Amino acid sequence: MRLSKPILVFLAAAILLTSFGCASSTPTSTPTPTPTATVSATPSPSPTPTTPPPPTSIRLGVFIPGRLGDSPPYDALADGAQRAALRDKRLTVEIFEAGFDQSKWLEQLTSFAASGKFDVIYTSNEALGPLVVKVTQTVPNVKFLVNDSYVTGNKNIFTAFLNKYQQGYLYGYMMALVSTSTLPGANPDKKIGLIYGQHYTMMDDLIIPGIEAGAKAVDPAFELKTAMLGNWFDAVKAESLANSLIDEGVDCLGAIAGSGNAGVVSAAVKRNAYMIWFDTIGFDKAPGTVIGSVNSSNEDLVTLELKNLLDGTVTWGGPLIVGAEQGYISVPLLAPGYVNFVPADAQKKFAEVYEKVVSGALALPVPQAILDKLDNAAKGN
Ligand code: RBF
Repeated sequence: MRLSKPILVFLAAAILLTSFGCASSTPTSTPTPTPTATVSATPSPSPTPTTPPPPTSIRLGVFIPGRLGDSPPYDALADGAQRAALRDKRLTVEIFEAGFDQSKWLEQLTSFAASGKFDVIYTSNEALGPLVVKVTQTVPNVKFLVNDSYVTGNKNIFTAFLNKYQQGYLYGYMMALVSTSTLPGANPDKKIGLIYGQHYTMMDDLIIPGIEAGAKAVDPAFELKTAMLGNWFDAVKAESLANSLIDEGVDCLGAIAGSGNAGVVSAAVKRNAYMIWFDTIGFDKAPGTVIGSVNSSNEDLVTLELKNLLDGTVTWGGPLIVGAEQGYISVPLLAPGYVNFVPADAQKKFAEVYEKVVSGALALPVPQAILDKLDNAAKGN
């Protein structure tokens, strides 16, 4: 059948309109779709709201509450910001490492913000939510991006929160599969272990309960033995804590202790125990000992947030929560450090649960009560 010329012109116009419609959709900082502008046939009498133009320059200060080097969320911040500045000349970046004395952070952050050198300050960890709220009261002309934190309704603050319950669940599930496997050194005890830096809501109410739930999904008899390091740097103490857990029958360990993690690796290597890495790919730390990894895509989060910042589309005051469903919690199932060491049946069982978490068939949301707790703590309620 031949189509007449007017029909062809109409079809071509329709295709063009559809493709322009797709190309013009702007990225948003939330994974949920935002309403798109509708085009009406008759001109609207009221003026169409215009989005403000993107910024012409942004002076970004990166505030690291600790030290760079072995802390995945911080390393991703500094690295991601520096890379963004290479791609976009409107962005300049200055990084400040505040160190481990948490009692000094408020004062350090206040002077960093009040220096007049920055339009936006980028930082990370749950304790920074409350500090940033305080600083916005004395320094109102600076905006803050805070990862691993949750604060609502403040027009100078944007927080992003990775689903650490989900990440903990996958972590515990993988540790328990390794512990029940036929690997040499895996014992019959249903015990896995975790060395962590300090108590905080994300650890106590999300990561640890997540690990327990994941391990119990493998076998309800599983027990998680934990030991708190009390800081984020003491590898010698971390090694001795890991040794105590191994003495108690733990054969697979996790570590969320910054530079302290090196001590856990050391104990695991010497005692023929196994480790699963948290947040980054950690096989190179000790191949054959670190045999799995459950990651947070902090770099992707930083890239997204800085893109939104440069596009002028950050939804200030509205927190973002992302997880495995959006690709921000992930597991390298094909990595040689995993495939070559973890028995095939354990890999298969893990892949099944992982697929369910990614597809949303196994929903493991962050409970709203925990988010409210963080929000209230930030606001001093
Ligand atoms: N994680 C690190 O890897 N290194 C650190 O130095 C570090 N310091 C923290 C300090 C405080 C007060 C809090 C609340 C968390 C800290 N974290 C640190 C944990 C970090 O925010 C995150 O929860 C873990 O890295 C797991 O993703």
